[in-house]
Amino acid sequence: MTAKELRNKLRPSASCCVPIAVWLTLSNLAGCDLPPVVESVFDSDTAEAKMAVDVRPVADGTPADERNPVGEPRALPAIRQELGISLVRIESGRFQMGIADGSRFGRFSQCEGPQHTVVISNDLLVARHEVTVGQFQTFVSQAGYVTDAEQSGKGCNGLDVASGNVVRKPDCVWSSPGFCQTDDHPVVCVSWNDATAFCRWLTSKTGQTFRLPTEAEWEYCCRAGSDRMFANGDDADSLRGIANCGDLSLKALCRSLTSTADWNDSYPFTAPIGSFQANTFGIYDMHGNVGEWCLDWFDADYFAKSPEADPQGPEQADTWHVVRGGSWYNNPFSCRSSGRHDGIPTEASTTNGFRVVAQFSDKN
Ligand SMILES: [Ca+2]
Repeated sequence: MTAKELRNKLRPSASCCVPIAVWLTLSNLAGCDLPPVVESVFDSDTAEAKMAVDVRPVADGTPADERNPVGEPRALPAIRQELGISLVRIESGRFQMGIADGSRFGRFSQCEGPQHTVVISNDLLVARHEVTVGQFQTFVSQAGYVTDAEQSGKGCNGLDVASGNVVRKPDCVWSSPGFCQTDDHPVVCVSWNDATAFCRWLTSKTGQTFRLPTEAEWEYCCRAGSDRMFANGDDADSLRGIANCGDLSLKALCRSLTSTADWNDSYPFTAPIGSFQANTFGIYDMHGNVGEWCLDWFDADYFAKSPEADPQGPEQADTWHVVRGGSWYNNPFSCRSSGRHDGIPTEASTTNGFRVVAQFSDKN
C-alpha cells in the first residue's frame, strides 16, 4: 500500500469539520478543481539583477547532478525521490533584518525593529517548498506519530467562516482541516512540537541533520537579496502571482473579513506548493500560503539585543515560538518579509505549517 493509499484510508471524512453542505461549498471553492499554475513574472536577467552581491541562489528545478556542483547535495537524493522534498543551496551572506520604521504598521510592527545587520555564516540547504500533507502522512505512517491536536482532543484553531473569527475546532486536525487539501498542499494544524518531530524523523531517516530554520535564516531566505517590504517590491500589489494571501476568493466565503488583497488569487485556503512564483533564491511560498514555524523562541524586543552573527533567538524567556510569512488568511502586508508572529509550541492552527532546512557541509 502506498503512502497515498494509506493516507486516504486513514483520513477522516472531510465532513467531520463542517456540515456537509458547507463542506461541499468550501470544497468546490477551495481548490479541488485546481487552477493553472501562475506564470513567472521574472525572466532570468531580472532575477539576476535582484540578487544581492554576497548571495548566489540556485533558482531552477534541475537536479544538482544534472546541473552544477552548487545545488542539491548528491548525498540526499533519497528524500527527493521518496518524499519529494527538494532542497536548494543558499550561500552564506549578510542582510538587513527587520523593518526600518518599526511603527509603520502600529503595534503590529513594533517588534520588527530596530533594523539591524545579520550575518548568516554558513551555507544552508533550504526546502524549496513547505512540507506537504503527503510528506507529513508518510511521517505519520512510518513513525506512528500522533499530533498535539489529536493527542489533546482539542483540535486546532481555524477560521469560522460564518463569523470571520478564528475559533478552536476540536475536530480539525492535519488530515481534516475543514477545507479541501490534496497531498500537494502544505500541511496545517501542526504544532511547533509536531514540526520539530518531523525534523527529527527526517534526520534519522537520512543521516543529515534537519531542523526548522532560525528566524534570521527564514528572513534571509524570504528576502532573497531584497531590502524591500516584500521580496518583489514595497507595494502589496507586488505579491500578485507571488503569494497566496487573504484575497477576494476568501472574502467571497467570509464576508465579514474587511482586510484582504483587492485581487483574486484563486485560493481561499491553502494552495498546492509551487502554485505561485518562486523568489530569486528559487524558494516558493515564503510570503503567504501558510505561516511557517521557526526554531526560535519569540521575544518582541529581541532585535534590540540579538547578535550579528547567526542569531538563534532568545533563551526560553516566554512561551511562544516564532511564526513567519503570513498565510492564506492574512492580508498582503501581514505577509511582509519582516512580519513576526508567535505561537504556543503545543498549539496548532489551520493557518500554520513549516519547511525544513539543513546545514550545508563538505560531506554533502
Ligand atoms: Ca488566497
